[in-house]
Amino acid sequence: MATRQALIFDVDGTLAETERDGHRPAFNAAFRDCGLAWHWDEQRYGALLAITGGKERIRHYATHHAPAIAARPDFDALVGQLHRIKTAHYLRLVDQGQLPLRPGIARLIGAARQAGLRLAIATTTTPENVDALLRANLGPDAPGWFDVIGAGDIVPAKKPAPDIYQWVLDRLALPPSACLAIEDSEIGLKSALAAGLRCLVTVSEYTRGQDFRGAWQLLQGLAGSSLAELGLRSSAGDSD
Ligand code: XBP
Ligand code: MG
Repeated sequence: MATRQALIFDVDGTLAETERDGHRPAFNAAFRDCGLAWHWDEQRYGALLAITGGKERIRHYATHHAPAIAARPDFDALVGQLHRIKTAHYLRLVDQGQLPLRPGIARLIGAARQAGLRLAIATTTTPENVDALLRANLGPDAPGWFDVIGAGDIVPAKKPAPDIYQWVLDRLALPPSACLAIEDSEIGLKSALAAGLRCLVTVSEYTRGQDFRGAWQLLQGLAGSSLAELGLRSSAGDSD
């Protein structure tokens, strides 16, 4: 709709396929660095994505699969250390250019900027990860294109809670009806819907087959989608 003024993007799975070859190997490298014989293969990691947030994911895994470690008095410190090391590994992969944007994302962001739409981010991942991903793929100025970047622990309750979207909406000073959320997962969709947002889902490699009831549009990707096709402008002219 012509009245929609802002796009709010999820990051992992939406902007880029970061999970299987980005976050997952970074977690595994951190486990190795800390002398833990843990390894998250692709299938296990897919199941663990039900737990949003890296620290929360480590904590959940340890509680269920390594209870002796979870019971250690220094467990909280260990989770923090593992996550700091994991983030360093992840940032290295991003800086090496190993995590490109999904097809159509750079063009959509460019078209939205040209059309005067405001941009924002609502994600569960660590803020440094977002900054690095945008810089590595879109250039050093790219984080500044986003009026609001809501990420990580800025809200205590992560997706599927609506809190991160509400935090972003507050800072945009816009009602949900003026924005479109773009998500790749059922958890993200739930979060956006609970915040009262219209949500477009662009399915990613780990989210195929999830329940996307309530999505405003369900797409396999954004390659070739114009702002007009996304209901954001009344005339075409921005597609590839
Ligand atoms: C994806 C996530 C994150 C990342 C890990 O969130 O669930 O937890 O897998 O990131 P979204 P951290 O799709 O909302 O971007 O380790 O930095 O928490
Ligand atoms: Mg996602």
